[in-house]
Amino acid sequence: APLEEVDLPLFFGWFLLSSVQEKVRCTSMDFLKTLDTLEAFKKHLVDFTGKAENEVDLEQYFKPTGALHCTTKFCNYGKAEGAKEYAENPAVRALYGSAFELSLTALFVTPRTVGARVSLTDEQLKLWPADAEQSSAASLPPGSRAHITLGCAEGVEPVQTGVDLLEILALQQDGQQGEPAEEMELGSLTYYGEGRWLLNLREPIGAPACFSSFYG
Ligand code: ACK
Repeated sequence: APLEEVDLPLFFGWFLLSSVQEKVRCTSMDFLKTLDTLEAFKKHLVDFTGKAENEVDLEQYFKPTGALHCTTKFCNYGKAEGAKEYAENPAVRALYGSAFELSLTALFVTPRTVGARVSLTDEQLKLWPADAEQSSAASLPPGSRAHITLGCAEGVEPVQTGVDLLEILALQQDGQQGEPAEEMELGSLTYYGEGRWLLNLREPIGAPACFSSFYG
């Protein structure tokens, strides 16, 4: 392929430093381990198993998806719409390679994905593409989709994690409070139906990360 078609990365994003990757993975594993023992979760187990099986091992159910990161722009090597414009954005150029601290404010689980919600600062939002929330029918504020994929069910692609998060946020915006399910050590857990669970973290996790890109 001509060079101009391959000089853009697969995606831009914030890549968590390896020390904090471990911490986030451990927190997520603890959460999954506890979640699948809760009566509230067992009551809705059919969302995950499709039939009335009485157990699911969530730690096995979700497969890890590589280095933890928060995607800003999926470029698909230049084939994605707006990829070139994003790469040429002055903020993207100026901040490329810089260190940031991401704030992880919630964990969420669906039958397809497990992820962490990232709450972006105004400075971080300068790196956020305008079209990221486009796939949602709801009109959610920029940055709503920001997340870290922690795992995917068999056969599910990581792109699904952002879709799942937007779905939960659209329900909230629609006035659906969800069903308060449990006060956990990590925070309060809410059920949004159809296997969608959100844990608002009592203490956000601060995650040092480098803004960069991934070529694969
Ligand atoms: O977990 P993620 O945010 O979801 O990180 C991966 C990364 O790009 C490499 O695949 C994300 N991704 C894939 N396709 C898309 C897409 N169409 N829109 C937004 N993000 C995407 C995926």
